[in-house]
Amino acid sequence: MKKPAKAAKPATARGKAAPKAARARRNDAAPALTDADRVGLFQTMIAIREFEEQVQLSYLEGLVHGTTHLCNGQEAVAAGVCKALRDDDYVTYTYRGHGHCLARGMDIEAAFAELFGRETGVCGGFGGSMHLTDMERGLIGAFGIVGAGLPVAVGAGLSAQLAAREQVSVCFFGDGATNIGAFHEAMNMAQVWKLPVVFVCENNLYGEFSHISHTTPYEDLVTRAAGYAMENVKVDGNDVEAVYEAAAVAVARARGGGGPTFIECKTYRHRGHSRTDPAKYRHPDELAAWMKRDPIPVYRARLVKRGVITDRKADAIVAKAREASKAAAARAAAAAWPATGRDMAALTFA
Ligand SMILES: Cc1ncc(C[n+]2csc(CCOP(=O)(O)OP(=O)(O)O)c2C)c(N)n1
Ligand SMILES: [Mg+2]
Repeated sequence: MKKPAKAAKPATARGKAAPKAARARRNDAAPALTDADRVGLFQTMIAIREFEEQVQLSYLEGLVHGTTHLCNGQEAVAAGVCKALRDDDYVTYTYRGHGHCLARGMDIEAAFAELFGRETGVCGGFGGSMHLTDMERGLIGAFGIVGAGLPVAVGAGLSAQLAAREQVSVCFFGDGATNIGAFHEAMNMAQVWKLPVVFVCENNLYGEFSHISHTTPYEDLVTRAAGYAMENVKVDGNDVEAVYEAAAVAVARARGGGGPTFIECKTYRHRGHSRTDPAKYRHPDELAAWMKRDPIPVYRARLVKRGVITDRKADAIVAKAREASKAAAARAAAAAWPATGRDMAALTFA
């Protein structure tokens, strides 16, 4: 009898298996957080929250041009995932991307200036809220088209794999994006080629004004990943340490050649979809229940209880971040408008 043919190994673009040491590393647990790390996570979430609050105030002052999609309530996802990354990793995100940019260390004055359309903005004032980018921080793209960031993240992962740079490509997107064709193509290709991509789905239960139950046949979106035989994990997206731990494991797996992971972060946006949405379609009880789970006061209470920070120190962190946002917005508002007649091709990447 003829020997049955061996099952084909999953192809990789490099055609090489990951080095042994790298393979071993991929199963490591997340590196433990120190108390300083914990305070840092709290600070990051506060910086994002205060930035978003100032964006809203600046909008009311007529300074913000174009719409905004704030991420209040979802700060733990950006802070927890970005804590697990290396400086040279790639990140793609969406129109709801201020938090991801700040968690990667984007300068807040340059971010405000971008929202205000000033020449000191991260994109010279030509991008606005939905297109904050910063190549030096691996912030390679904010996408207004739902799901459009996923194939780009896969491409970035492929480039890292081909060049054997051990970089990881992280892609943030919403629950609604999992119903887009590009999501499925990206997931499939990343898994087949074992690309170093971490798919982070921020399941905030809504796509614009529609509850997920009206658009999606599952409550748990990890089901989507299982369809592609992809490693996946569901976490409380309002628990910054749980998010960090899941991300650290996924990032180590990706960096070590173990392929992609899908992380579903269950979370909730406090405000409407964009600035024109009063979010009347949500039941007040639903909102109240999620406000009780606001990631910031929950984490603050935990840190105080554990003796990591005092209430006084936490108040000081909030006050400092609020002042920093206010001052940065004021400086940004005083900056010049972009010069006319600039070469737009030089500002266009695709
Ligand atoms: C391809 C495409 N279809 C529709 C839209 C309009 N749109 C903008 S945001 C959005 C909701 C997306 O929801 P989700 O992916 O859950 O992200 P969230 O806004 O909740 O962060 C829709 C339908 C779009 N921008 N792109
Ligand atoms: Mg959503």
